[in-house]
Amino acid sequence: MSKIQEVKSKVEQGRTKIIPGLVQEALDEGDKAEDILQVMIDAMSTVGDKFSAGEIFVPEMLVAAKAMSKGVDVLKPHLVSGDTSSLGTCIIGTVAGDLHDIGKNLVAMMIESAGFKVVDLGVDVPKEKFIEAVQQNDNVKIVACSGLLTTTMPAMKETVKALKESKLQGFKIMVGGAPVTPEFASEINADAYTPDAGSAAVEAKKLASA
Ligand code: B12
Repeated sequence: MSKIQEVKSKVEQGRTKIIPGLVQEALDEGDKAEDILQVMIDAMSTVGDKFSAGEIFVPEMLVAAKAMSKGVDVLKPHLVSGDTSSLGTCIIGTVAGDLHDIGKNLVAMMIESAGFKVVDLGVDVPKEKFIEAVQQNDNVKIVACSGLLTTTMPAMKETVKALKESKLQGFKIMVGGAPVTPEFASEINADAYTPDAGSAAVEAKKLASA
């Protein structure tokens, strides 16, 4: 098995301790950081399918998530550009009721790398906290909301509504996460949706300079 395939399989198995070493070995062998990240994302998708099929349960999903996060820590310096320009502040968080943060963390990392200051509110973030963060930080250009559960999509809608009704200005709202579609994004009045972290950073730059 190639090193990169080994990374995929060990993330699926949630082998947290050996993942950092394996990812480093894959990098040393010349695998691209973007490709290693992609196999880890694929691994999480397999884990989700196994969960849906009742083959694994929440604890297995959790250890797989931890393993992926450890791998991303090793990849981070290879994925970020080190752009030090300041395009403004991006507030990011996973919406209320939702504890998924891997995708949100990747989006935060890529947006930071594109030249924004990122204020990460974490997971299970109530709409009031997003508003407070816009009020308390300077030059907020982007508010990014992540959601991975169909059951928390209403919380995303409520968050966008509250931000739009807050009379605060100068920022655009981006939404994303596996169940979110462009149609849902426009239905809830978000300013932008993108399917992944790389395109989120490109879109954030576009929105901030519009
Ligand atoms: C890992 C995981 C967990 C972990 C999360 C740990 C963590 N620290 O995040 C744990 C074990 C805690 C968990 C719990 C649960 N989970 Co879960 N989980 C997953 C799993 C396997 C992987 C998610 C993931 O990290 N993917 C990898 C990342 C990189 O992808 P991503 O998050 O989609 O992010 C990318 C894009 O969506 C986008 N993006 C993300 N956010 C944003 C934001 C913006 C602004 C933009 C522009 C883009 C963007 O960019 C990202 C990078 O490219 C998914 C399966 C799946 N296919 O998604 C299920 C899944 C999301 N979980 C599911 C469920 C049901 C649950 C539980 C309800 C299970 C339970 N019975 O308790 C709980 C809910 C807990 C809660 N309240 O949140 C279901 C959701 C079903 C649904 N339709 O709602 C899924 C789909 C599994 C399944 N197939 O059934 N889960």
